[in-house]
Amino acid sequence: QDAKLTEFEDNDQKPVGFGRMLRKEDARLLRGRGRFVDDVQLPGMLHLAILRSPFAHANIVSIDTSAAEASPGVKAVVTGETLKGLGLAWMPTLSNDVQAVLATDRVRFQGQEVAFVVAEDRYQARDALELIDVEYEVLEPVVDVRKALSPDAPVIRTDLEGKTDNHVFDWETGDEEETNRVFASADVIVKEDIVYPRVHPAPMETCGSVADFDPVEGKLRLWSTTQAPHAHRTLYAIVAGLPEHKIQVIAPDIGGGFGNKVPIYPGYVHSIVGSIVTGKPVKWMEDRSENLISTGFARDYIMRAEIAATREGKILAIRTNVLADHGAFNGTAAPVKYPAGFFGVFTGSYDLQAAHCKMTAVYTNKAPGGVAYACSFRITEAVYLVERIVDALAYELQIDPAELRLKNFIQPEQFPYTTKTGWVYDSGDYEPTMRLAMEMAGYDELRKEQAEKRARGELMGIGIAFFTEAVGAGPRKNMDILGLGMADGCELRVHPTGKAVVRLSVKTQGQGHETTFAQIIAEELGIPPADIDVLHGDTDNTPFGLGTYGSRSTPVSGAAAALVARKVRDKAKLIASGMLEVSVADLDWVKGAFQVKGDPGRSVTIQEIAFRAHGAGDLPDGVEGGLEAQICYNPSNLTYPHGAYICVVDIDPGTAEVKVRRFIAVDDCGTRINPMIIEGQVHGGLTDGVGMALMEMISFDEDGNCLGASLMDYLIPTALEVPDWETGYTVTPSPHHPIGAKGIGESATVGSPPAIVNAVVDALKPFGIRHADMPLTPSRVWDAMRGQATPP
Ligand code: PCD
Repeated sequence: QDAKLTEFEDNDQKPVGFGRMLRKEDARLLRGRGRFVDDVQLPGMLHLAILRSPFAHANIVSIDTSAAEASPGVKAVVTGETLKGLGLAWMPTLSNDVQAVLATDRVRFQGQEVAFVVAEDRYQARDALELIDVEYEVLEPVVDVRKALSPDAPVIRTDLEGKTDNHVFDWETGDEEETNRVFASADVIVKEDIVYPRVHPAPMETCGSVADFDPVEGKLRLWSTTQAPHAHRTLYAIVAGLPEHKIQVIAPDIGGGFGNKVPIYPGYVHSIVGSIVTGKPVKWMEDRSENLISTGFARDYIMRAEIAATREGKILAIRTNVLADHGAFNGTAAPVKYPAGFFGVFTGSYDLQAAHCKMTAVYTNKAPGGVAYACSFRITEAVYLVERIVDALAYELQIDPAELRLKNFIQPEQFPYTTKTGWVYDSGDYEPTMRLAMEMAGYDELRKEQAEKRARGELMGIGIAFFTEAVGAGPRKNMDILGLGMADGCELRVHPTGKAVVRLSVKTQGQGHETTFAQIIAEELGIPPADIDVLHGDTDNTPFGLGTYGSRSTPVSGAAAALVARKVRDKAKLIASGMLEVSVADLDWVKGAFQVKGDPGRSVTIQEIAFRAHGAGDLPDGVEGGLEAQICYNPSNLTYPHGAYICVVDIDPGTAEVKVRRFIAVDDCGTRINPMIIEGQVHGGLTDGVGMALMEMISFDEDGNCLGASLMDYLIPTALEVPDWETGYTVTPSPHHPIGAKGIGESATVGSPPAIVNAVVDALKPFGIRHADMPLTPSRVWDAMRGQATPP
């Protein structure tokens, strides 16, 4: 249950280690003292604006920049041709494709970058855009993903040599033959076509950068909205041919990332080029429409799902065929060996005999993306698929959906459990989590209430989702992004007075790392969190690592932080043995001090040891001065958090409006570092889920015009649309993580959409409805109630 404010109001009661504690960063963020990219002001700084294509598909016949160049305040106008001359017209994406930095030959989605202007202020830059005269020859756009592979579809990626169709990749997992065999012998097969629509992470702060190239030092400083500063720096070095040690990427405060700030966007590169060309610092800051139409969207999967079971409800197998819309450039970030991300976990939390998935990814004339919006690489889609099809099975078999799930869970003694698609779930104990959610919800009473309401013609629905995620990418033996292994560095320094600074490779975007990583060090070293500074986001001051997304910070960098603290503790022990004149074997660690075994009166605190480590006098033989350590942590496996969600909705039969009345979320992320932050993460993710399930969708008209280009058209939930969340938890530690923690940051975004959709479909049961596609807007629910197919 959510704790009362008083429990954590008082930071004087803060734990030395894990527990509720107010966020250290809020002191500045809540006072408006945060420093975001747009707050960066440098002397002589210029401003950049981007000209974007109004068409989804067109040849560029000519571009005339002369009037723009003559416009007041304009310092430079750059086109694709200029960049081509510098060898910079194209850049690699984070999934081994290339993307145009500025279009040269043609434009391939509405909103694509065609030219940019650098001027003295933002208004002059924007005004000059109007003066650029581009002649386009409009081409037929490929908007319908189902038609992208038809032989008469125009080929989008004519830039790729020898490309004659719109294929991106084909991918397969599981055992097809075995799955077909199990299906053939099953009593019941249920099939459903399920769409996960294109949605957008829409962080509060849009993307932007300030580039400052110093030609004398040859040094580039880039402030940018990036969730992965080190990976970006390496890529800039490779793309621009700048020496890596002369590039400093600084991600200051970030106003939400949600996967939107993982890719490298052309705008970042524009600001770099702009600064090199003008010799001045150059700022680029996107507006809301630019963010919505041109930066990483998410999902866009069309899935055919089939489930096979016995008449008694034992699930035997799942198979699926997926058509994935990747837009004009494959701009998703995914580990190289996982082109469909971690979609392979579509077998969910159930013990199956067989599973198989076939996927085809295609190019369309839409913005690139496929980013993991609050999703560990396509897990959101996988969880939605399995939790929807399991509900469809419950509907067919007339079994209660909670009972069906309980009957099929992987059992605690089966962990570590290898799924039929080869994922090794580290730990789990599903039934208690499910039972707790049912108890909190008052499940049986809810079903009674529903029966009474149904009898009166009222539409009430109860939806369940149970999920297992795979987060914490990942073991470097099989996970890398563009060849960069997914391990994380961490450095810890304890100063002479016992205050400490820990340097992370991951980057907080609002989830509170400055607090929780201090808590991890505090737990391991007994130094109060207030005495520990957490540094992140500046590549000159932090060790290399792959960044924050896919809820990987706690599983990977959190482990690194715990282990680097243990290294420091080991050294502290040697120093303590010298100070207390006993052997190391005679020392006990009590949080914050070493004590002589059997003589608790003789002890030295970590602060005293720190002073001694830097102080006068000899240290034990072979011990160097100072108290610090560094580490690069390579996880042996992912962590697999799980959760049970129950949603209660009421539907107005007159307007078809869905109201989420209650939502119960029981999460298991193993050891909980800061329960207050965890609850905040869950609240945010559940709100995301309401958005995706009920209102968010980026759609296109037949010309490829983006219809979700503003927050008037692309609806996101506010406090008014969400209930008071009811949260609970169970704790099943990860056996391979040094503190047993699993990720939590995306659990609720992953788990809530199926719970909400299942609730809506359950409410519509009297209409004989087994499935309806998101977003369940009043018009879609109305159509469903009237038996009309929902439009794709
Ligand atoms: N935790 C604790 N405990 C445990 C776990 C965890 O305490 N066990 C906590 C930590 O520390 C942090 C948080 O919680 O603080 C989270 O975590 P994680 O799970 O590890 O995660 P990360 O990595 O850190 O982060 C990331 C995530 C993601 S991924 C996303 S989307 C989102 C989330 O995060 N985003 C965001 N959340 C958030 N929040 C905020 N505020 N903002 C943002 O932006 Mo992706 O892939 O990118 O799509």
